[in-house]
Amino acid sequence: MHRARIALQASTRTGNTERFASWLLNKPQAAAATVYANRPKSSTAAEPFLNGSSSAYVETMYNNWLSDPNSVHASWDAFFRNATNGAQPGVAYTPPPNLAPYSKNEVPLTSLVPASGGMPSISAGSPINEKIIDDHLAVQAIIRSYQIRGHHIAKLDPLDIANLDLGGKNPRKVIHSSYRFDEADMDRVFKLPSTTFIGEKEKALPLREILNRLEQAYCNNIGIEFMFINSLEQCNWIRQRMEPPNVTKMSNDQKRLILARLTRSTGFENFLAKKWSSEKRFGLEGCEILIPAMKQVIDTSTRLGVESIIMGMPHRGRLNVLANVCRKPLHQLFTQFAGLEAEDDGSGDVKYHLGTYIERLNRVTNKNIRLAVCANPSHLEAVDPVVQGKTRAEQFYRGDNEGKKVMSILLHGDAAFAGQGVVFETMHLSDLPAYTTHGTVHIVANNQIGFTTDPRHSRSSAYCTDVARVVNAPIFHVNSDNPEAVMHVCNVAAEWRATFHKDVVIDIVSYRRNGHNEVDEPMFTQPLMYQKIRKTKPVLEKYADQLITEGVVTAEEVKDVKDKYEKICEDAYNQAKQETHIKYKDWLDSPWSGFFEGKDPLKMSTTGVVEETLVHIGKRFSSPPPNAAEFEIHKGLLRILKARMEMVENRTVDWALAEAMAFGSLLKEGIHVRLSGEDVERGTFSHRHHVLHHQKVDKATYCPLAHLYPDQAPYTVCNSSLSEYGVLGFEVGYSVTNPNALVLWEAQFGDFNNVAQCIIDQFISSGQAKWVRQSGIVLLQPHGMEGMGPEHSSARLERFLQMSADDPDYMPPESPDYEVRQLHDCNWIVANCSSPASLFHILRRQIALPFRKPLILMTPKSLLRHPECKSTFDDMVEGTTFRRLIPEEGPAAQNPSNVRKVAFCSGRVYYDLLKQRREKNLEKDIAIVRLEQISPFPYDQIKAEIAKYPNAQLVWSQEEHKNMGSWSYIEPRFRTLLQNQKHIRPMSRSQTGGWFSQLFGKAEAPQSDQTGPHTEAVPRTISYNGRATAASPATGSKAAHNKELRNLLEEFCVL
Ligand SMILES: Cc1ncc(C[n+]2csc(CCOP(=O)(O)OP(=O)(O)O)c2C)c(N)n1
Ligand SMILES: [Mg+2]
Repeated sequence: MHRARIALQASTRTGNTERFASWLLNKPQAAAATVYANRPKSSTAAEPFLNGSSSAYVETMYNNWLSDPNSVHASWDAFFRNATNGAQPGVAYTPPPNLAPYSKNEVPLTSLVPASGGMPSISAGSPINEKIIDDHLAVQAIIRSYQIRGHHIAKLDPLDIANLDLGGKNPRKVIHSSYRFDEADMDRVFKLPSTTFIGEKEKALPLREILNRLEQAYCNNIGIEFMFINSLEQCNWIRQRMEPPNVTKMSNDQKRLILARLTRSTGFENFLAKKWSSEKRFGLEGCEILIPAMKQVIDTSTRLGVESIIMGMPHRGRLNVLANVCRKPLHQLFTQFAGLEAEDDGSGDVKYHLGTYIERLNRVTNKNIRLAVCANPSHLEAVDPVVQGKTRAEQFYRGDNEGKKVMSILLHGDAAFAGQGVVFETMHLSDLPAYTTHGTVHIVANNQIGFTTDPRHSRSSAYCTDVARVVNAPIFHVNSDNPEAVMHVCNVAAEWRATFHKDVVIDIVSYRRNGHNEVDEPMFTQPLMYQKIRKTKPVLEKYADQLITEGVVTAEEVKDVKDKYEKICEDAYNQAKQETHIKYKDWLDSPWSGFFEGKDPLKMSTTGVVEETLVHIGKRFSSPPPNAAEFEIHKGLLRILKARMEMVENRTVDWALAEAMAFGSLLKEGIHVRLSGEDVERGTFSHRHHVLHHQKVDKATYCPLAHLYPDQAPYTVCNSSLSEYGVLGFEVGYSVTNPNALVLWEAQFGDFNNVAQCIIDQFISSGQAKWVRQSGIVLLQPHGMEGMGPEHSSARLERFLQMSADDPDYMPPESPDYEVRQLHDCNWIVANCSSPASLFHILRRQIALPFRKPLILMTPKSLLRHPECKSTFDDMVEGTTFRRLIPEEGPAAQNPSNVRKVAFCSGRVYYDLLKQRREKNLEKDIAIVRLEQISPFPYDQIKAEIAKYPNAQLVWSQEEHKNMGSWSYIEPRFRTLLQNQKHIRPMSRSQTGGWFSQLFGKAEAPQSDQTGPHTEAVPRTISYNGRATAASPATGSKAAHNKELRNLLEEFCVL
């Protein structure tokens, strides 16, 4: 809070207030000549009532009038007409031409003339009394000022430590002392403008009452920021709900409900503190009102039609939310404290990160509701986009196109909400057609501290919620010690979401009674704050006292509710003691009911498809829209479509066609496909063109893959905002919602995936192990050393491989279902395919698997147009499958015992090696074997290849630098494989690649063999052929790039 107040102070000091609130000042202002300096010939500047105080308002009116004379009141219209026609100062105003008879509550203008002051009175046809206009303008401006700035002086802080930051200055005085009115004016009646609802049915009120009501609405325990919203309708909607007197009043039943909920929220933390005093639980003490608040949002939302709510939240109060909002069985929660072993697979997570999914009856609305809290990592706010993706997916599968049935609630800590960039990225998804969830209710448990850091050191904005202003979300700040005010804003926020389907923020200003966690000492760093906290009564006590005083409950009832909840906890505690194991599955946030049932976990469906399907998809994909005559597409695209069609006719596919055929065939099978990322519709490299644009009609587009078959599944391809963290998180959330979908995220260039590193590390690589939650998400990562400089070259293949969880020292025993077994056990699949057919199959395999695994796919750039990078239908039709390894198929394979070198490689470099081998005429001497899937490591197939070439040296050829690419991953695995395969064969030093090559990755001059052939039982080894180690992923110099490539290829040819 202090920031806001400091901002206010600063503005008063620097004179900003002067500009903003010049109407408040009781001193004469200079005429606003400058305002009109550039206007067309007009006498308005000389109008006597156009003093500085009203000039801003009048200027707005004037601008509006200029653009549309009907947009201003008729009186202003008349005035501006007269003024611009050259009327003399003071006579331009004429009374409104069509003033209807005064209705019951309306006040005739004449009655507003002050009794004293010596002003001329109004009579028909005479110039208006200037003071009346000035005073009314001032009152309007006061009202507006409260609406805009009232939140700065609202009593939001339950600790009331804001004065410390203000140096003892009372901010309200900043406004009060600046009124142009004297005490005598306080009882004058003023007509209320249509932009306020403080009068309810009254159209005019005495100034004193106007101020009272404004104080009540805007400066009490609720502070509202909403006047930046562009829509007048939305601003009025909020004013209507916040301004009428007594708007926060609750019935006795409602008050009792709040008390009961507060009792549970408080009782839960007390119980945990009593039973496990030294366990970290990140308790809610100080912000216990969060639980009733969330329940209020849920009640109101369900009443308004919501059936499913997906929530994301940080550590603070998480267990309490699971227990008291989701009603997760308490004994399950308590077993988490018992240190029991898990009954099922997975490495698990700490208790305050786990998710849950629950379907239950909402007792208040008597409607069934599904509640899910997404599991999340420690990384604050990382779950935000994941929740949004999951919400969007659920809306999609339910056909809830407007978000009426499914919604998200995101909880935030104050420091994290302001500090984490992903909040901004997520906010910016909120109104994008393919990403919107039609409004999220954000709730900030604002305890005015982040770990040990004060807000003044953790943000530069007035409030921790300022990020929400960018999306025009209204922000409700509310004092946590006023439960009824909190419930009121919760109701309004839920109604806002249901009405406008836009984001809204509730900022619960509270405090943290203990340290950051329960074993932390807060007095080290916040001594004064904590002295104050120690003297502050818990809100439950305060509210119970209030309700007892009001006669709503008795002290006995309060005690009774408290004792009952304690008993519930005690019973659950005893039940938990009986448990011997925990089950990770109890904490699953996205159960895929039915998906695993009856499935053989090792049985994979086929990925080849009938040729007719390939032809059909290929032709549709290569054709302009059916209404081609009216739909004009770009000539260049027509050429691309024509070339595609020729490929289809020749039974060949390039990368784009193979991808389209994979998508199309899955869509045919009822699998929803969603491809999202920056510029994915066209494709960064202009190769995809999934959306065709009419060259003459704006927004007229055609997406061939969405029109393949009448009964196909929906296809979504969407250009995303320029965000990796947010968008990848979103797609992960989307992917965990339904297993029968292929969800892909494409990085613009693979390099940019590190901006989303947290999602990759925390959710994709480890999500299943921590939370038993599967995801089949595909990451398409353009990757390849093509001389484009340090960036745009490497997708950091090595990082993904390093995080692969398969043991390099263990070669799984061979079996017929080797492939699927390995896939079952791995944490993700990492592949660098070299052929379009491989792409086709590996994408289809994602769905053919009886489980889901993330796929990290390095994808090509120049290969997209490489003449040799083509496949034929023969590689994709029925009976064909994904080939984890593509063996040598040329002359070397005809006579394998003569082969002197086998180069294993992966991805794009294959085509460079192929060319080099051809040019050096070494096609009989060197075999090239491609690993289309690097991880899990295809031991079984590599073993067969090695055996096929008993006299060949083995090398790993890669284009990446030695400390990058696949080398560090494949080397120990080759070693494991080769150690199991000891061969008696001659070895020579040159065959091992030599120390120079091994150390520097460069070719060394062939040396005579000093030791001579020997015949010991030694394992064969694999040596390195590639670029030397480097700090940067690629050189910035084209010449250096070419030289490195030459070295690599020359070394490849050394035999
Ligand atoms: C991305 C990230 N950075 C740092 C941390 C370490 N950390 C855990 S809690 C915390 C303070 C959070 O403050 P706030 O968001 O206000 O929540 P509170 O604990 O006050 O409820 C920090 C810095 C983290 N969990 N995540
Ligand atoms: Mg905090």
